[in-house]
Amino acid sequence: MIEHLERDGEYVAGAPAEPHTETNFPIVIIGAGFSGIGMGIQLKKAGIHSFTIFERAGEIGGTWRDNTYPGAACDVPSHAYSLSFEQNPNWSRRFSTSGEIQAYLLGIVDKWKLREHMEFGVEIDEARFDDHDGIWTLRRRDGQTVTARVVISAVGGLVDPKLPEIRGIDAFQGKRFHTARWDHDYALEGKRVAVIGTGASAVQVVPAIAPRVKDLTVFQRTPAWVVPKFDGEYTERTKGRFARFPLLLQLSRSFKYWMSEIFGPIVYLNAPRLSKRGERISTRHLHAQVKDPVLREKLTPSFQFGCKRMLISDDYWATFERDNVHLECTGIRTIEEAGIRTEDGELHEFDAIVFATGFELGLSNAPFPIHGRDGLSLTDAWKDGAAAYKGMTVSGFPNWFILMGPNTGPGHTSVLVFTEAQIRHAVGAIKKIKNEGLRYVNVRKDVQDGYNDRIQARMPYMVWGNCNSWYLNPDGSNHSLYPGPAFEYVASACNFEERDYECAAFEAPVEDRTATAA
Ligand code: NA7
Repeated sequence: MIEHLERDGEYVAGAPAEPHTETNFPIVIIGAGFSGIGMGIQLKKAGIHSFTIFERAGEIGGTWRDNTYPGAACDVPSHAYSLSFEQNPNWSRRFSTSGEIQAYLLGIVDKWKLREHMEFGVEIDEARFDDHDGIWTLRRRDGQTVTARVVISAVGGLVDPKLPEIRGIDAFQGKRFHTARWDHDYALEGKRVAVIGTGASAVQVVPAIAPRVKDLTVFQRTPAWVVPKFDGEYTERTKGRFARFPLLLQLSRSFKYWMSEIFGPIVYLNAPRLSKRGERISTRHLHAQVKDPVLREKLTPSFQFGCKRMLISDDYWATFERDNVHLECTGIRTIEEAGIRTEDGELHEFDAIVFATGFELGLSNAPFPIHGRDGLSLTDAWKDGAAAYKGMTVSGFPNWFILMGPNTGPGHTSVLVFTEAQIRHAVGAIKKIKNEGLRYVNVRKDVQDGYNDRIQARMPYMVWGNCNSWYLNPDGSNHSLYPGPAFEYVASACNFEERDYECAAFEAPVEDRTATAA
């Protein structure tokens, strides 16, 4: 547990004795999803135990705790979508289900005894940095404050469900829920169900619920490019081999990773000839799954492959061949008591509406008010678009490390590759601050600006600017994805380089007055 550097709600000012000890070096991790858990494990491995993980929900897991809708699964192969330092030979299939990933996370949390570092139901809603003491004060929603020398923001990028702005959305008298807030007590059997959205969640939930419901209508605003998943179960024998020969598991992981890197440019480069290759694979898949040419036409995207997130499914398109499944391409005008009225005036009546409409983008927004040096607010610092050095550190916000920050989302491979590099960087910085008794490390503004200029200069060569998607800000700029291969990001980001940071010492060593208040 962290030691609060407070006395009667006031700071105990002054410099800590050098070197820092466990008790005067509290670290706060905000969020107990994949990144927060990975960070906790790596701190423990580094021999640093003075950290607390605050989680606003009642359980760990983030995405994999929240997304329990039927069919929920990862669209990156599990051997690659797992922590490199906690590989699992027992994945039951190539692309594991949400429940299996959550079980994996619960297992590693127990193995590393992370629960004793966690507090649940704690939402941080403001943070303020004290320049003199090198201390962050975090306000919890319940009014209490906590202090920390270092903060790791591991709040996730796609967390809060986004409901569409459709007139009358609250008027609907039937059941309605978002895919990330699935109501498992609601029986779908025999019901007329609408799904709004055709993104990554929809391609999983639609095939999963179609056989259960009486009637399913999918409201499509934009058709998506879908490629085959080639999913399948691992036999007991194969799993046994992965368990006995860890090198085999590592090879499988490396193979999947390097395949995604090799084919990645098809997904992210603005290179029409490459995009055509992706489009051909997807079109062949569509022809194999859907016989009706009119339906095929409606399901065929008109945007360049990769511009929106490429979807992976073995059964999404085939689901539209079912008699009880309908594709509705007319725009939605309103939602009414009985159902959805489309722009052509027709009322479609439903018992339930499922919103597969995605998430508020958290990669490039301050999750709550954060005030750095001289009261500078992160929202103000990011008013022209979020920018951080390698997506992790922002000048003026010392000792604050973001996992999955601006321009660190990959369109083509496992996000955990990026997260692990960020964790290594943050652990390197923490060791430096702690071992050398520094007040803070603050990324140099010129270094941050130079990095982001280079990132943004690459964007015209990327495909994402050619259509609308959640990747883009309203002004069309991209502050969410990394424009390049993952190995390049990892090589540049995984080490904490002192020369990129202003490393501030305490003004004058004084006696240690930061020990826990009596
Ligand atoms: P996405 O990928 O953001 O998809 C949201 C879908 O909802 C998309 O098809 C949208 O259509 C559709 N949408 C949103 N608002 C409306 C309205 N008003 N009317 C009709 N359709 C609408 O969210 P997911 O949950 O599927 O996946 C999120 C990410 O999680 C995914 O990329 C993975 O990285 C994991 P649009 O395409 O904008 O026309």
